[in-house]
Formats: sequence, structure tokens, C-alpha cells
Amino acid sequence: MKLLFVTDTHIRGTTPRNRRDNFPETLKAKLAEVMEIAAAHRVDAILHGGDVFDRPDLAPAVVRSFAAVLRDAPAPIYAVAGNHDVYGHNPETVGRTMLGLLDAFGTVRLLHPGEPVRLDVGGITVQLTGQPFHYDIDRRDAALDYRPPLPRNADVTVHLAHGMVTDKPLPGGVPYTLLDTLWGPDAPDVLLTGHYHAGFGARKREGKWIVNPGALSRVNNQLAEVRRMPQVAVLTLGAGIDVELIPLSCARPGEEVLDRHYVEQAAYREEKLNRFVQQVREAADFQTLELAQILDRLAGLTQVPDAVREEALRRLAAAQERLAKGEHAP
Ligand SMILES: [Mn+2]
Repeated sequence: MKLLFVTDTHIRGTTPRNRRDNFPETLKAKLAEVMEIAAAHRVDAILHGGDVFDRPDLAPAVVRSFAAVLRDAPAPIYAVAGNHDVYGHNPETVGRTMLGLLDAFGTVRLLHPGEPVRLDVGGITVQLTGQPFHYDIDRRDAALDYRPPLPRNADVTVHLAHGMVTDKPLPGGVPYTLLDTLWGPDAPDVLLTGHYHAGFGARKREGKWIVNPGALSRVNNQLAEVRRMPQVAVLTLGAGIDVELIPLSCARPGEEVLDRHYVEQAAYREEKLNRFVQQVREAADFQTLELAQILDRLAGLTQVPDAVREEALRRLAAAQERLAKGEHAP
């Protein structure tokens, strides 16, 4: 059995300001090449590690322009939702998103915790599981997100997760999980992760693999991204497991497509947002992610003066308006 793994495509209709090319056109060419690689290797499934889209409410016209390449994929596409695919980093909102819509049409099949999928090809059975992004990933017990506690009744277990698994500590308080802490007898045979755009390639220990080929899209202009070439992983599952990293031939060198002029702010913003969300969660158990409602309830809980609450709501509305115009973090 063969599987192709790709992650963090960040499909969008506009060009990030730090890119010199036409980003949507570049991305279409990349996705077409990914499908060609999938066809050439005759893969049985395509696995996506999340952040399929750059935002949950991408315009229908943009989704439409990418839909054909996904629809015509040479194998079924299984995916986990990334933080960019859902509203407010809440995986429970996926039903209201563009990714949720593609799932409803069967163009992409979303993996949910506790709902393993069995793939049975050529005498090999694979148990495929997935963990979408959520607030507590890389903050709570890593086993919950990276070692699904399921009965293993397959030859090979493959687990897909949109979490910050890294090969080295990250600075700045960004939550992460070191890949070296994830090995062991309870680990899935293959752990495939997205979210960490730099990636760490394919690591092997005692017959098990942890793989992140890096994001297909280079959406920020950190130096490491300028030097990095986008690639996918092709897994061959048989008597043993083999993983091959295949760079995209259509991808141009980072210096040609990334403009270092703008200072990278995405990681900083992400970290601040994570911290804010965590503070909000600690204050109360919110069933909604409508920011205005959260603000209102927080204000009620902590008896904030009306003037402060109104000013917060005004600033929130202004920020949402800016977001709607496309001025959002990459
Ligand atoms: Mn991403």
C-alpha cells in the first residue's frame, strides 16, 4: 500500500504581502504536481496534515477555483483540520467552514478523534486516525493527541495530527512537543504531523516513523522558509515501512518568491492569540466562539464597567472589519 502525505497548503485567493509571485497560481501548480506524484506512485490515499485552507471562510470563488484539482485527485483525500481551517482555533466549528463543506461533498474526508478509518489494499490493512488542532494540543498530555488509545486491529497504524511536533525547542513560549518524546511501544507505526511549517523530514526509530515534510506553502518570510524547498512524503507500507521525501520540481527557490522586506510577525501574533484564548478558557467554559459574546460574558463575570466593555466591542468590530478586508495574519 502506498500513501502520499502533504500538509499546510494554506489555499487562499490572494498573495501574502511577503511573496513576490502570484501565490494562488503558484499553489495551483504545486497541487497539480502533488496529484501527478500521487498518480505516478499509484498511491492508495492522499493524507493532508491540516491547514488545507488559509482561513475557514474563504470566498466560494476561490474554493471553486481549487476544487477541480482536489476533485480530480487520483486517490481519496483524508485530512485533519488545522488551526487555519476552523474559526477561533475551535475544531467544533469545522461544520461551518469551507473544509467542512468539502467534507460533506466527499471531496476531502475529515478524520475525527476516536473514529478510525480502515484502509485495506493488497493484503495490508492500515488503521488511519486523525487529531485536528485544538487549543490544548501541545499543552496537555501528548499521548492524548499523538498516540490514539485505540485497539490495534490492523497491520499498520497511521496517525495524522495538526500539532507543533518539532525536532528542537521553540523560543517565545509557543507550545510544542519534541518528537523524541513521542517514540515508544505505544506510538503509532507512523505519525504524520503538520502545523510546524519548517518540518523535520522523515525520522525513524525501531521500525516506527515520525514525518513532517514541511508546509507545501511558504507563507512567511523567515530565513528558514527562504532556504526551505517544499516537498511531500510517499509512504510504502508492506513487509516494512519506507518513507521517501519528494521535493516539488515546480517550486522556485525561496529568494525568488519570498520578500524579506517585511518583518515576520505571524509567529508572534499566533502566540499572543493562543495565550489570549487560554486566558479566556481559564475564565469560563465557553460553548461559543463568537468573540463579541465571549467579551460580553467575560465582562459580566468580572464586572467590567460598561464603558470598557463598549470600547472593547468597538475595537473588536473594527478589527473584524479589517480582517474581512483580508488584512489577516498569514
Ligand atoms: Mn499552517
